[in-house]
Amino acid sequence: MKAEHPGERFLTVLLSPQGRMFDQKRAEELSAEQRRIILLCGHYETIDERVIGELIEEELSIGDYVLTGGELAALVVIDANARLLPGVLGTRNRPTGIRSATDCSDHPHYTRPAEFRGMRVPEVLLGGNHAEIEKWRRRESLRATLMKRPDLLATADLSDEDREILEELRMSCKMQSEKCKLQS
Ligand code: 4FL
Repeated sequence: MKAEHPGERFLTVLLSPQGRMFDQKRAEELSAEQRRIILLCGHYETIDERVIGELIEEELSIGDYVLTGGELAALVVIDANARLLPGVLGTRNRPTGIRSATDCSDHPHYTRPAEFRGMRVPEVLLGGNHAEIEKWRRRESLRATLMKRPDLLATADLSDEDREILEELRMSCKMQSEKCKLQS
């Protein structure tokens, strides 16, 4: 991959299962790209190697699987970029990365009604105490990370308080013998 193309007006990207994994960081970089972006889609996994060498600056994969063609992968890249462009989302839906600066999973979200199938929205969220709400969110982000993506904890930017909360969550996890990976 691929000769430098200095000064060119286009960034040419091939969607390919052999490419570098597309992620939120790359989406953010691409949305700030000054050049126009050409997304090339191959069939039967990829395209002629000579064309890659001549025309392609970057290969991107959206996952380790093979599609009938790169078009759906291109749509994924387009959509992840579009929502980062000013004005695409309403002002109430400011785009955020999948993870916060501290690289943990998102906290749970609730909307109306306050009760659904007998389950209430957590009381703290109805109270309007923003400091308490932020504390709750941080704790629930850590809980979600522990349960769903414990691998992220290895590199997450954790405060001492975060570590205490995680220890507490692990303990209550153990006690409830929930499915929970006990690793830091
Ligand atoms: C592209 C798969 C990007 C995953 C077939 C042609 C593909 C793909 N990410 N499959 N291109």
